Amino acid sequence: MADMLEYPAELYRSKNKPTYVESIDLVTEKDITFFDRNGYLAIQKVFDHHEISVAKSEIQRLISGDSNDFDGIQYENPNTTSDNMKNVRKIMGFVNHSPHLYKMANNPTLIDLIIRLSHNSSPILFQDMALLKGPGGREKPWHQDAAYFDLPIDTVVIGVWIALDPATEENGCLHIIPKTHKKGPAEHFQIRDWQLCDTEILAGLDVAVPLEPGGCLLWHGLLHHGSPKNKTQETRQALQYHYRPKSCKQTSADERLKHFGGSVRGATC
Ligand SMILES: O=C(O)CCC(=O)C(=O)O
Repeated sequence: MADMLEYPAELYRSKNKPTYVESIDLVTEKDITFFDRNGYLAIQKVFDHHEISVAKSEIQRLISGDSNDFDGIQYENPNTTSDNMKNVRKIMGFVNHSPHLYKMANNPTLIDLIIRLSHNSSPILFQDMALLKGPGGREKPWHQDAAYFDLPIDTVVIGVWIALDPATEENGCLHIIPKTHKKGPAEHFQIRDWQLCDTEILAGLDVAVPLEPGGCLLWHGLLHHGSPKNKTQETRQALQYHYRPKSCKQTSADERLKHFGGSVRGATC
C-alpha cells in the first residue's frame, strides 16, 4: 500500500534562493519594506553559540522529564516506547518551565524587530514550540499558520523560527513562497495534515531557506510555507515562537473555518 504520508517531490523544488540579512543588528527600514512585500525575513545571525547550546540542553532536559509538571511532548509514533528521545516530534508550551527559553522568546532585540515587522507596538508571545525532525522525520505540508489560530482574521501574527542545528535542504529546512501573505486566507484541507491543496504549490515558486544554528526565519502568519522530510540520519531541531498584538481577542474555531475551512464550505482539493 502507498505511504499516505508520501508527497510529490515537486512540492519542494528549491530553485529560488532567499535574500538574507547578515545579522539582526543590521536590519534596516529597507528590510522592513522587504518583509511587507515578501512576507519573510531571513537573518543569518540572531542568537550566539552559547544561547543555542543552552537551548538544546534545555530541550533535552524537558524531554527527559526533569521538569515534573511539564506535559507538552508529542511523539512521532506514540505507540513506540523505544528510544523516546529520537521519537519526539514536537514540544510545546515550555517557556514557563525554562527561564532560558523564555528569555530567548523575549529577547529585546527580537521583540523590537517584531514591533517593526508587525507595525504594532505591543506584541506578545502566544505560542512556543520546539520542532524536532528526527532521521526520516516527516514533511510538514504547506500551510498558513493563521489557519491554526482562533484570532480575528485581520490579526498580523509573526512567526519566528530559530535554527538550533544546521537546517539544510536535505534535513528539512523551511520552504516559503514569497508574497503569498498578500493573497489572504486560503482554503485548508485535512490531507497529510491540515494543509493547503498540493496543486496550489506546484508552480515551482518555492524558496528553500537553509540556516546555520542561531539564524532565524521570520514570517507573516498568512505566508505559505512547509518543510520536506528529513532525508538524513541526524535530527534537525528548531524553536518556533509566535507573536500577536496584545490587544487582539481570541475568536472561535467556527469563525476560523469560515476563512480557512475549504471542506467546511464544500470545496474539494
Ligand atoms: O519546523 C518545521 O519543519 C515546520 C514548522 C512549521 O511550519 C509549523 O509548525 O507551523
